[in-house]
Amino acid sequence: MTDSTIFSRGFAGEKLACVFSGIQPSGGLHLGNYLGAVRHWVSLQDCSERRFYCLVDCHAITVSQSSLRDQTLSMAAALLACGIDAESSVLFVQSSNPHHTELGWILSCVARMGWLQRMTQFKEKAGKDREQASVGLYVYPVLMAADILLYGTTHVPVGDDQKQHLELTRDIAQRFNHGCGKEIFSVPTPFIVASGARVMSLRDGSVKMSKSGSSAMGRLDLTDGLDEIALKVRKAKTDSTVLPSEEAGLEGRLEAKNLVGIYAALREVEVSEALRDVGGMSFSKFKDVLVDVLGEVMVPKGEEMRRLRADEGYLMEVLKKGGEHARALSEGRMERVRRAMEFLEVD
Ligand code: AQP
Repeated sequence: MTDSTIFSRGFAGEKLACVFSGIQPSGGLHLGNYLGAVRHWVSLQDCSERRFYCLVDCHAITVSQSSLRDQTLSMAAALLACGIDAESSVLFVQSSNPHHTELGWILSCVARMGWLQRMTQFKEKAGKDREQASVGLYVYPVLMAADILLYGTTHVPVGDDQKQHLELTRDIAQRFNHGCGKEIFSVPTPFIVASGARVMSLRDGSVKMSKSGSSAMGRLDLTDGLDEIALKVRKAKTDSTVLPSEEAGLEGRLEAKNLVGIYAALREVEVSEALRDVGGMSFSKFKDVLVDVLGEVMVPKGEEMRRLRADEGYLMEVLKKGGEHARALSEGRMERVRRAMEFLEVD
């Protein structure tokens, strides 16, 4: 990846023009989503002109969902509780703006099979039984490209698991622009977070913490109270050596590296700095320290999320306004795309 910007603590440069990012309401918000994405979305509110934060329900249905409506409302409550300001950022549900799926189809005729075949996330998510995976799961990155390109996005903050999809978005935008000889789409810059970019399961340091994949004990959910956090952290897999004082000492120790990475990301310091505090500690001591930091950062957000989730009328109002706003802002670009495709205008 050549053009990505590494986004760490805050952003000191000029204001970014337009930021887009999405999260699937495929379960509850977990620590990986928070550290790898949402906390950066919150900081970007101070250093960007326009922001679109999208609950990507059309992506979530690429695998079966048991209670999508409830999950979507809960995810909206979680984002608001983490500090997304629906007055200054556009917070909306993907399916409420039909331009996403309309553009997704058009772009699926621009993307090449060979490009999609390289996507590693499909391979990971489809697993061994690829024949049974939905077609939607396969073309998911094209819909993601549509999400991003609809709004003239210049920057896309994501965890490093999404880098490849952003490269694909850039390829699609360039091919479309070149094909019609016009700059219809801005070519976005991936904005890869420097810390918390990949939080791993507490039970297995080689597997990403995820809403649907990792076991409940491997995942810290925003809804977890202090007791649940303490239980999960104390049961987290570790090794038998004390923590090192230098980063090199974490090499090959996946679980230790993950826990120290979580601690550093929560404290908003580099891993080397974190190790100056916790190097030499036994895991049982370090886990107590980690539980305290998790409690400070996550528990108040979980309480606020529960309060907001109980007010469905308010959440619906926020999402309705966001959806209308998003649709109005994407209409102009969608019209230019239809014209570029030479679709007959029948009304
Ligand atoms: N473990 C993680 N560490 C760091 N960042 C993460 N993200 C997800 N998991 C981690 C980032 O969160 C944002 C939203 O993710 P998503 O919901 O769109 O999709 P995902 O990456 O597939 O998330 P999950 O939690 O693993 O969901 P399921 O289990 O439903 O597939 C993204 O920016 C992602 O990088």
